[in-house]
Formats: sequence, structure tokens, C-alpha cells
Amino acid sequence: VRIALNLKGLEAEQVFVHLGRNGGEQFSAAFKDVNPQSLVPVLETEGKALSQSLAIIEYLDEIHPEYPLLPQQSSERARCRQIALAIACEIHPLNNLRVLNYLVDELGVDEVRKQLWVRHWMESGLQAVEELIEAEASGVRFCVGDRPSIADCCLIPQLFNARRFDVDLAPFSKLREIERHCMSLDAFQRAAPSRQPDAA
Ligand SMILES: N[C@@H](CCC(=O)N[C@@H](CS)C(=O)NCC(=O)O)C(=O)O
Repeated sequence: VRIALNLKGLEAEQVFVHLGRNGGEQFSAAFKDVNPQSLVPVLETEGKALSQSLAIIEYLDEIHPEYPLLPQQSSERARCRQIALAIACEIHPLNNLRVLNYLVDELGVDEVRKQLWVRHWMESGLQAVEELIEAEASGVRFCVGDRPSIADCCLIPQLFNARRFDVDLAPFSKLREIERHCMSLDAFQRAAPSRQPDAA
């Protein structure tokens, strides 16, 4: 969502929710009122709290169409959504904090097996995305076409996540090439976790 805001040149007032402090601020009653799913991000707009990154990004794209994050052509739009969903629905939920905490705290999974879980789902998920993109083009700069889209808004944070878990990204040459291009852009650089005011 931060990448999308930056690409569109939009400013949003930021309110930080610490996912680790006090057992996780996302579980506080106050935050649950904002998002019953206890997940960030949330965009408060038009008197409503909108959650789910892709819903937020598509909303922003509709009300601020000047830097489109979906291409014009329906087949290309579907490709962007295909890749975005392959990441947001199939990869990210399996390495999310609450899922990993459940494995460890409730199911007694040890650290080594937790890492195996994360790497297995990340590697197989990223491999599929690599192949989806490989099927499309060579000399690729972005996930679809020649400009950043919702697919890139999903891919780049997930590659950051992969590194956090020491996933070997060497086999994913297309994904790394896309990352290189995206990270040369100010909008992606400014969205990096380390650049946020609440970065530890
Ligand atoms: N599908 C949701 C996922 C949101 C999500 O999982 N957010 C993470 C941070 S990246 C979170 O809030 N985790 C808190 C937790 O696992 O307890 C989206 O795309 O917005």
C-alpha cells in the first residue's frame, strides 16, 4: 500500500501499529474496532476503515487514476491480478506472524521446523511466480508490461520477507531483475520498512 501511495504521489497520515509490542497491538480492542481481522494495513477514508492491501490499492487506483496500477487491456489486468493474488493469497498468509506464532505456541513446532515451513511455502510459491513471469517475457523489468502494477506492489515486499527468513533467492533470476528495477525507483525505496518512522 505504501508503494501504491508513493507511485501515485499521495500522502496519507500514518498511524503505527506495533505487531510485537504488548502481545501485538493489532489485537487491542481499539484496533479490532478498526479491523476485526486484527491485520494491518488499514486505510481510513470517507469515514470507513478499509483493510486488505489489494482492496485498498484497487480503491486508490479507482479514485486516483492518474498513475494507473492496472493496465488498460483486460487480459493484462487479469495477469496483474493473477500474479498479485498468487503472492497475496498463496505465499504471504503462510508466513504471516500469527500463523507462525500458532505453529510454535499452540502446535509446539520448533524453530528449525518453523523455518522449514516458511522456506517451503515461500520457495514453491516464488518458483511458481518466477515461471508465470518467465512464460510472459524475457528482458523483463516489471511483473507485467513496462511499468509497475499491483503485481509489483505485492512482489517487492514479499522478496523483502523472503530475505528476512533467509530464503535463497538465487534461483529466481526474473524476480530479482524485477526487484532491481523497482528498487531503482524512489516510490519503492521510500516504502522500504527500514525507511519508516517506526523502524526499529
Ligand atoms: N491479506 C492481507 C494480509 C494482511 C497481513 O497479514 N498483515 C500482516 C502484516 S504484513 C499482519 O498484520 N500481521 C499480524 C499478525 O499476523 O498478527 C493484506 O493483504 O492486507
